[in-house]
Amino acid sequence: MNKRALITGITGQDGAYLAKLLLKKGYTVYGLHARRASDTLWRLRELDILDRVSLLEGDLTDLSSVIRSMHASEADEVYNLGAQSFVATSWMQPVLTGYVTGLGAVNMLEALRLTNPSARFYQASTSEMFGLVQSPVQSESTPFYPRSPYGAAKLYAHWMTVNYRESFGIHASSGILFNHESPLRGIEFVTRKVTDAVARIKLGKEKQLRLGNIDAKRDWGYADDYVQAMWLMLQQATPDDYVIATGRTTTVREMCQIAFDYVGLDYEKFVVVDPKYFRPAEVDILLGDPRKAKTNLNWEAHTTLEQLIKMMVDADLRRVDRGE
Ligand code: NAP
Ligand code: F7E
Repeated sequence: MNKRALITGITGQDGAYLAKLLLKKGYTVYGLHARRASDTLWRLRELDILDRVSLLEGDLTDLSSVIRSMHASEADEVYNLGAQSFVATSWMQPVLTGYVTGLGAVNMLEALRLTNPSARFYQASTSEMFGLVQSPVQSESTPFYPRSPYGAAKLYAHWMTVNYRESFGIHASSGILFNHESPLRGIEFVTRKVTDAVARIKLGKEKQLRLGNIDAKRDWGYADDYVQAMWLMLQQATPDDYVIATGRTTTVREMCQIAFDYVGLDYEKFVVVDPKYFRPAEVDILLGDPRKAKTNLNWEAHTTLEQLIKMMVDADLRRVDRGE
């Protein structure tokens, strides 16, 4: 019998790549799809899988729609990727971020417990939970110290996932994923903002790129590599928590240099620091230790930052050239 999966956040970057991976493995894929006034299906179209997934209307903050999606999908595996995921917005909309990113996960856990407690559950946790880092390299045993409403909401969802595992014996795993990017990354995140600007500047459509704190350091990987780790976690006999990272950290400044260098431009001539993009509190550095994932899941990152940025710049050059 083919397996069935339910993905929340299926229209987001990771949801689209995960849906593609699961379809390739022969799963029947359902996605919780929140109604929006404008089009949010472009990623599923770009991966050419829109007509192969079943979208179920619902919202993470609406428990009855979540329960209906659980009944309709009869999922063996449930991946909770839906979130208000942009850190900067979480200071502007802290309550909404708490409802969607924090309580939304609890709605999923409750719906699963009430309707289908033998289903396996994946929670999209994040390196933002480490925030003001308590150790130079962050692993599963590093204490958390979130620095944003987003990080705090994710930490609540993370502990609720652990709690449902320990209280009710649910096969619930939490992936503590460090930043991962792709050509399908939202334009508001810094890598995509940079690769889009590089394409526009190269093609003569823009003259400069305004950024915030370019000394921040991130452990950046490729989203398509990272969704493999999500799936692997749910194939284990025992649920657990895993750090998923590359083990390399790079400043935003160096990432800009890689992107501009790729098209033969000097980033220093185009990047302007604008305090408008500074955050009320910053996560200065993130660097993950993925050894547990390597040992238990046989997972490791395969794509370098240089390969990733090249892929993103190429995709943005094509988009800008098409007039998008
Ligand atoms: P993303 O591109 O921002 O996608 C977020 C998804 O959540 C979208 O499909 C969005 O739907 C959906 N969503 C938002 N509010 C919702 C609501 N009220 N009800 C139902 N769905 C809702 O995020 P991503 O980069 O793919 O990340 C996937 C997950 O991993 C998120 O939980 C994120 O916080 C977490 N994470 C991401 C990273 C990373 O570096 N990418 C790292 C660690 C953890 P619409 O399209 O309709 O808005
Ligand atoms: O910022 C700095 C910014 O918005 C990265 C989400 O997927 O990963 C992501 O969160 C860094 C920060 O990602 C700009 O201050 C400088 O230090 O790309 P970002 P993020 O905040 O790390 C984690 C793991 C998640 O879980 C989140 O969901 O870049 N930065 N100048 C800038 N960032 C943005 N967005 N825009 C700038 O102009």
